[in-house]
Amino acid sequence: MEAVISSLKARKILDSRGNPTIEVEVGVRDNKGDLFYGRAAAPSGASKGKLEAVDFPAGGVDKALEKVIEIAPKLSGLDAFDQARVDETLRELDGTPNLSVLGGNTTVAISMAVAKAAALAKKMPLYQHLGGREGFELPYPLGNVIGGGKHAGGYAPDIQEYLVIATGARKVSEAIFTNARVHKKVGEMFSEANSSFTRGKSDEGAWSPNICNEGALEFLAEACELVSQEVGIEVRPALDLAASSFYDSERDLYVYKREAVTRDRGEQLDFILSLIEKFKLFYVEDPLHETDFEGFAELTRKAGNKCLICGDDLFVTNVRRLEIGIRSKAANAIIIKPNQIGTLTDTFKAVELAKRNKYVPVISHRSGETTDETIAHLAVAWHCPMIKTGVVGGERIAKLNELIRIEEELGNKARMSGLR
Ligand code: 2PG
Ligand code: MG
Repeated sequence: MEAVISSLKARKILDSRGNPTIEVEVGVRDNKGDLFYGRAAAPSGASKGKLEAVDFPAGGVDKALEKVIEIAPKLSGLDAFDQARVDETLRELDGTPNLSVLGGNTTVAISMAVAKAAALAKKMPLYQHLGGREGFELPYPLGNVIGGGKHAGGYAPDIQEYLVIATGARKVSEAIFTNARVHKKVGEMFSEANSSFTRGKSDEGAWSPNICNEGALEFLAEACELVSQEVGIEVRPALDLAASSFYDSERDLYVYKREAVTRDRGEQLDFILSLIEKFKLFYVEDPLHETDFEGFAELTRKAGNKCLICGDDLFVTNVRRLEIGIRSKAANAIIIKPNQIGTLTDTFKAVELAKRNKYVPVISHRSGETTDETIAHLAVAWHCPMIKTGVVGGERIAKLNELIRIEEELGNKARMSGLR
């Protein structure tokens, strides 16, 4: 059986922030001559790691569209079942390590669309085509309830994301609805506490109130407690600080504008440790800036037995960066964002390296998203214990509702992944 790439087309579509992004459609032909079309779109970040793949070539999405027309003949005729070869070809056609010629968003959209077309040709779901075996596990969703930093504005906290995870859920649908309940509860609590709360939201559909950094966590932790009791499922708070976005490298200080406080590295570490302790945080992402492997290692040494310490901007889904982390024992979890590295093959390599070294791979959305649901399939295919994809909002529920469908499809074979 074969699935030969026969067409490649790209268009400019909207992302959830109202910015343009790229959507790709790949057509493949099987040996009976039947045609199948896979479609995928790329997201984009606001708090990007310095070492991520470049998202679009100079000239933006329009230039990327021209590039797709240029390279289409070179991809035509390749076997869509051979994802590694397709992805290698994309890298060769680009020719730069950070994909600056084609753009990582261009290559990732092509890479994912090829996989989707191949799955259709095999007449199987994407997670099965990529996972290639039975016994799939569903991930625990990690969702954003309160937003600050680069995803919000005004008097929102400096900390970028106050997250929730229903660690006690037995089913993915249960976890999804429990997270939504916490989101709703926090909204009600904010409205009650402050009559001027506008119910405004950040880029990822999280509440974006005028509140201080620790105050926001107090609300979230209380909501987690209340919901845990109501539904009888353990629900835990978590954070993504995205600390690089408020780190001043010249002064070597973390600048919390909301409270007009600065913290040096030692103070930042103590602050994070105190939050982990006080609020029983399940997970902390990017607590320090993106080159501080040593600081990460100190935190992991001190708190890694009770909390997942996760690198996002630190690792940028790049195996070279992850290797440094593994050697220095910098963390015990890694954010996996396909468009940070630009192809499915390279994304998978990061997942595999993480798992071999007992790092929890957390498949993740970006703050600027589309309704593309591919990452839900990646989490299931690759047995990732967690998926970070928001709680509400069309572009977030596109992934969550897909997980509900996958759970239904797996029926009594559906299992939740072991968390720790
Ligand atoms: C993050 C992400 C997604 P962005 O920092 O983890 O939540 O944000 O896409 O802006 O990098
Ligand atoms: Mg992050």
